[in-house]
Amino acid sequence: MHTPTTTPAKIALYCVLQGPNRHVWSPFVNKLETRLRLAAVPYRLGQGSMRQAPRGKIPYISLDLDDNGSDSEMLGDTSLIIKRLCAEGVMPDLNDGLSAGERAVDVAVRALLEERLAFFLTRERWIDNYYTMRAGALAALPWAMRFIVGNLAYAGVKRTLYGQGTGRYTDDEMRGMKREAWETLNALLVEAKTKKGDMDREGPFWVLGREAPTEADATVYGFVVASLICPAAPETQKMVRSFPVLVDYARSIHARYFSDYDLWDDEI
Ligand SMILES: N[C@@H](CCC(=O)N[C@@H](CS)C(=O)NCC(=O)O)C(=O)O
Repeated sequence: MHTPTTTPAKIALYCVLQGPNRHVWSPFVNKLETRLRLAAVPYRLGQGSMRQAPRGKIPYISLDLDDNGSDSEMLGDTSLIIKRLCAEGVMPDLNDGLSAGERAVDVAVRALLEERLAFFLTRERWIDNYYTMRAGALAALPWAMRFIVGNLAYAGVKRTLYGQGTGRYTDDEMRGMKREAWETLNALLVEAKTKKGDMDREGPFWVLGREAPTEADATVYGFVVASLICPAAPETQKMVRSFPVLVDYARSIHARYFSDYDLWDDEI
């Protein structure tokens, strides 16, 4: 069910666009877009630039609370953006009313994806499948710039991953950790789907097995969909597709909230 917004605001969501009516490769962009749609908050998409990004990361938004264009503010980081929009009354906090245990699971699921799987995905995309990633992520740049920016990105990612730790695992260790993360998520969704039972079979089911989405759902959908559409992480894509409930989960959210967007291909 779409929750009505309370305070009107003009929001532009900046990202690396990959064509009209299409999800993008960035899980964080998909997360924020999903979060806005779960609350039926209107927004427009714009082509982002790292130089204008307030925290040097994609996505970021411009927020105009008066809706008159005179006083817009640039905000970065999806979790902070969501918190701010809730605080401003632009959308409701989806975790209001959760028990302490549910809240802990919701935070842990988001952390699993945003603070752990995100690094695994970055390694697979930028290190293991560099040329495919460069072609997609830097498609808007002229060829020579693509080469230079691509090399800088590669070196930066390698340094970051080594410092953070993900760069120090063997390929086998990495594969095992990725599988464990997706398996854990899938198990949670299987439980949620079972809980939902036969009621409203067609509609989405949600990570915590409740009747309405929580904050974790935007993140989970964002990461699943990014994994399903991005050819620069084929191992992850294969893993996700090997869990029919994970794909079902995303398909039902797509049908309800993103029917104007292309669906991912059924095959890799
Ligand atoms: N915590 C940030 C993460 C965003 C993020 O890592 N974005 C990636 C693209 S998917 C990025 O901008 N990477 C470039 C960089 O880290 O320099 C959020 O929630 O917005």
